[in-house]
Amino acid sequence: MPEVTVTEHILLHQKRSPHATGQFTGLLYDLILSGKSISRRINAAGLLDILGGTGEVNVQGENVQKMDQIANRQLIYRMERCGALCAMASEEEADFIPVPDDFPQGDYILIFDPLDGSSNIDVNINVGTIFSILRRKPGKKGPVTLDEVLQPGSRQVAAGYILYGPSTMLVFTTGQGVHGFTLDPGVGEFLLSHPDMTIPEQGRIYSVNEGNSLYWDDAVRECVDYFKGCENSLGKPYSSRYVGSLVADFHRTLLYGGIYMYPRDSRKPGGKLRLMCEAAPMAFLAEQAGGRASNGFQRIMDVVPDKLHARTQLFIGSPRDVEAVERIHAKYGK
Ligand code: AHM
Ligand code: MG
Repeated sequence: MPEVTVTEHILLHQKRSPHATGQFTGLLYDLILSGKSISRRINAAGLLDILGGTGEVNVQGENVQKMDQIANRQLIYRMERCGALCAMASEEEADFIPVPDDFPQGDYILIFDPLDGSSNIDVNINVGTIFSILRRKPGKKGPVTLDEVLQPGSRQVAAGYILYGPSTMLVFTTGQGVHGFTLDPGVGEFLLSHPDMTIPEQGRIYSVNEGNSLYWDDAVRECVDYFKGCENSLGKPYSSRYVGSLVADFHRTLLYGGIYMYPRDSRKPGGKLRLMCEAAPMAFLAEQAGGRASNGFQRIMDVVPDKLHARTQLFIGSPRDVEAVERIHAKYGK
């Protein structure tokens, strides 16, 4: 039986989707092409003098890695020409990017983290590109305004990530389940390897940066103790795993179940992860796979961003594990 390519899969699913336009299919196609180019550069990064920092600090106050910049430029260059977008926003750029007037305009807005986990790239550990696709309100024309970009996760029409790991994988949803594709480097195509991915109901792994525990509040401390103790519904301590790349930690959680947490703390009172380019797309994937994503008090998908780089705490994974976190947070209140 010949393998199903990602293009074939998108076309088949598009027939059943309300977004069955050539524009949307073209958008995904160019996004995938950008991912393939980034993957190729990352695979050879150690040979091309593209490891290490640029010496600059980005809008998030973080050191910019050379590969961050390469991935960011690649995505902006390719995607502003794709004809399906009216605006983009990148984790690396302070403001959203309207598609210039001299390029063809479309109805979609693309939000992305060009290279998530990039502090791991110099040590050859998985990194990834995370994306979220929104639609412009019907009937809106002319220059895009910021309030059109600030949409809650529930308005996403597609979301996913490209994981640059031992093999490069594309995992995405258009609201009809979650599907995973593995890049066959010989053919240069993503082939369907993980159809209809579902997250286990409960896991046995918790994932959090425990180096921050000194700064946690009582609710977060109780959550982590719950997973490390014997009073949880598993009846024994969970294992701990933490890569420090959201894409990698989320991918493991999607396949094995369990919970990934990036809580707020006294040094990061709003949390660390970005709502629009990290938490919301992962929340869409988690829910489509039967999991949950919460900020401890509310479904991530319902949170309306108040600014482009709004941050949030994130608890994501198996439904029973995220529910336990919400129960504990409800006891303490906001
Ligand atoms: P980045 O997008 O600049 O790489 O930052 C986000 C990353 C996530 O991938 C990861 O889960 C988290 O930051 C790790 O943070 P920490 O090193 O504080 O544990
Ligand atoms: Mg990131």
